[in-house]
Amino acid sequence: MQYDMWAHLRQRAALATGKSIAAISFCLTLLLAAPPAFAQMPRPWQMGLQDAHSPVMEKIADLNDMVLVIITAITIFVAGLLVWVMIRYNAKRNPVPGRWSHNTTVEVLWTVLPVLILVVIAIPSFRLVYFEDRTFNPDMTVKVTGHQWYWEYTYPDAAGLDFNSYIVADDALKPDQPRLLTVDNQLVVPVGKNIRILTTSGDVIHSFYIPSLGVQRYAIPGRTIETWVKIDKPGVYYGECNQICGENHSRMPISIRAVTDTEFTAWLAEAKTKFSANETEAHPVLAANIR
Ligand SMILES: [Cu+2]
Repeated sequence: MQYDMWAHLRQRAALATGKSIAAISFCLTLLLAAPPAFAQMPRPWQMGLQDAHSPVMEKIADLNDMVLVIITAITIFVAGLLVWVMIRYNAKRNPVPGRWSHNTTVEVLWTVLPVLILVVIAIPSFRLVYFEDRTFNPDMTVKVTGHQWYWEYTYPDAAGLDFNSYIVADDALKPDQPRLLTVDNQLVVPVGKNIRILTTSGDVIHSFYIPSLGVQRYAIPGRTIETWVKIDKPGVYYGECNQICGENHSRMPISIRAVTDTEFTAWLAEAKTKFSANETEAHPVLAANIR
């Protein structure tokens, strides 16, 4: 328990430093160069959470901050107690130790207080779990299927539009494309819409994880798991499979492009032509899954 607290504290201290450095370098970037296209991805030396761009991620960040305050207070309190005991009750200052072995008041306190603290953490935590679980008013649905080692995206609302998303190899990357995160076909969705995400898998367990959107769901063969997202800003949001799923586990990134409604409609029309029957013929196993 204590080890965890210290680890958290160290991480938060590093985070504060990391954030300042990131803020300075961000300002420098703005001053020195044209602003890059908006994208959420890990940055070198980044220590904390990525910026929140969905209601779920905002709540995750809030819960994270609340728990940080609590663990910091507990750590300071326990450390203070230790120091007090070491100074006040060392062998020199307290040569004759007390002989008592029970103190009802203290025992009740150290049982009840931790329970209350856990309840205070549990209530928003459970509330968040249910908030993440599903949206009751989905504007559209995207089905995500994990495969060794690529993602398959299906749009049931768009006549079953279906395509695969593979990583782009290092030597094929353009200069502005991030390594290990760039894919050939992005998952394109509109901003400001409640998007229901259904995850499943065609082989082993994968996990669909996009940090800045607060989306993380297992993709399990034979099961469909639900979550949702509502993206607040057009841009590209990167993620990765974060369930060890075999040799090329690190080679199945997720790249989501959030666009305006008009752009989305245009993209849908284009995608329907682009991802025609050819692709499904090339993947007989997948063809069987398409209704
Ligand atoms: Cu995977």
